[in-house]
Amino acid sequence: MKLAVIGDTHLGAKWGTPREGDSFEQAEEAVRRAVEEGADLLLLLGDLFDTRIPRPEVWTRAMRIFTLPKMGRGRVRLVGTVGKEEGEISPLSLQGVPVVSLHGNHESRTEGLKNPVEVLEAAGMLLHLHREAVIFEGPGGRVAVHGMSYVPERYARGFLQTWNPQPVEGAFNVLMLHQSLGQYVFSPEEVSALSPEDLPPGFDLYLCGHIHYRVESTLHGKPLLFPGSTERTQLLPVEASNRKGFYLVEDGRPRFVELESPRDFFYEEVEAEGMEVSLLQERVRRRVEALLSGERKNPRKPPLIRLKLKGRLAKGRKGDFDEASLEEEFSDRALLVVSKEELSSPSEGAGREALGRLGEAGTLEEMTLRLLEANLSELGYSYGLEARSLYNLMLEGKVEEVEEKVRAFVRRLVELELGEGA
Ligand SMILES: [Mn+2]
Repeated sequence: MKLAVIGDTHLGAKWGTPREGDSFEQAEEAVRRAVEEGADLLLLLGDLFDTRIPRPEVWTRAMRIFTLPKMGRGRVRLVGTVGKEEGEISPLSLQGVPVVSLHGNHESRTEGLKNPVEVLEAAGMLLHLHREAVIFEGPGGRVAVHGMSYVPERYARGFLQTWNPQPVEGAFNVLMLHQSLGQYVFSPEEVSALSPEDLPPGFDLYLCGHIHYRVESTLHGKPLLFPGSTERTQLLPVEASNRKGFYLVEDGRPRFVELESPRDFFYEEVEAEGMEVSLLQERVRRRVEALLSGERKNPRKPPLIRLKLKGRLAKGRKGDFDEASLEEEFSDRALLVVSKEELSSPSEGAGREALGRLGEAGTLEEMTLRLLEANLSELGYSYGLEARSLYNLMLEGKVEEVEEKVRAFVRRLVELELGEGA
């Protein structure tokens, strides 16, 4: 039996930007080619969508992708389930090439509310697993797919232990998760609650979503695969050297299939130590030109270029470097992102430089405020919670007002059901 394994597709990511089509084109290519390659089952590892309540425009494009496996030639039939009522499985979801899916943190909703992967299941597009298993029979025997959808890190260990999945005898057993796992984390700040060794032995294939770069490892003597996202979501250095794609697994052996649709991504650091701003501006321009005229895998789409400026300028302030005009200048040939977090200027003292993004903070109050702002902006959502007004209230001793603002903020968050991390 041939299994296709597709990681986070993040449909709808970068909506409203020049990249809004990317997630769909890349997911479409992965699903279409998996079906063309003759996969008997498609396994999706969660974060199919970028948000828990996708807009109709996203649904419309997504549904066209999820109908593709329906038109494939099916060779498997469902022969059993573990923990899942057979009655809740739509016969439509068993037509064509069946799709078995987890939901990820991006789709995760409060207990009792339906997430978009469950909507797809109700529409007969796929089978959704959350601490359940489905068993199929097809060419070459049986496959049992066991899956635990995303749970918040602090519950991951307990949920896995109480689920306690057992390999099905006589079947090829697959275990799928959507969590950070040991050293494999979504971001460097993240600490995994689970390590690979926490996963039970006895399975023939271990699969994990959530991690956006591809990793091929082994666990209990069997393959442990992180296919990575099909969409470039993070622009990490590792994503520049790491191709996007999906896995085909046949007879227990994985083969990575590279996608052709992703735009090229270049990540480079530009040394700025001791340079004048105008010279640095010119150096960045030449760097971009060189990348654009160099070797390209996908010349059909403007590439993503992320340049990180590093070092201390000869004079002036880092604000003098005009990245906006450069980004504009190349806008029809490249999606350019210039980051200046590691650029500094002589006007910043040595000690202050060590404080990095605290930048030009002059007083202790100002530093505290900047830290507060930085922490709030790292959260990625600051709706109605403005650091400066909060801090002023704190300075004035109006603790109750601060508490009320924070409570209102949390209520708003719950309403918006905004996500956690990846
Ligand atoms: Mn993800």
